Amino acid sequence: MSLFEQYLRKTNHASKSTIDDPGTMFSEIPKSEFSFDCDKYLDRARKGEKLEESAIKVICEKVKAIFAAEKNVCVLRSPITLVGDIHGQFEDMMQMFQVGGEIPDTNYLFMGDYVDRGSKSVEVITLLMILKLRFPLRICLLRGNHETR
Ligand SMILES: [Mn+2]
Repeated sequence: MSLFEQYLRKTNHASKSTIDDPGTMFSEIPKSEFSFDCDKYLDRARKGEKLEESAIKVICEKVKAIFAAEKNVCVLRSPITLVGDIHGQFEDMMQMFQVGGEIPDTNYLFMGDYVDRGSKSVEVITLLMILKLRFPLRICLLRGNHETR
């Protein structure tokens, strides 16, 4: 059974109350991995703060495990909001969440191109990675041609 199948089984997929706890989702990831305070970083990232490099490294490692466990073809459920080409425009993305609904209340499919052009690429991708970590079934992040390296 794949990690993602384990995750879906544990979380019962449809149950809104349990799917958002990253601490219980991947049994093969050591529990200590989840000791950091995800919500604290989420609050800071939502304010557009630049997080410490060490924190971003930890977040990258954790979210990498989620991406690795997902299938190459994502099966998504409607209703879902599609977003493309944020391109470092952090304020526009936050306004988009205000209009379209916050995660986890609204499901999102991001179609890539998070970085470049705008001035807040790091802030954009940091927030999206933390949201993926915190609410892995509410947000799908595809890779755009600006995320190829
Ligand atoms: Mn683009």
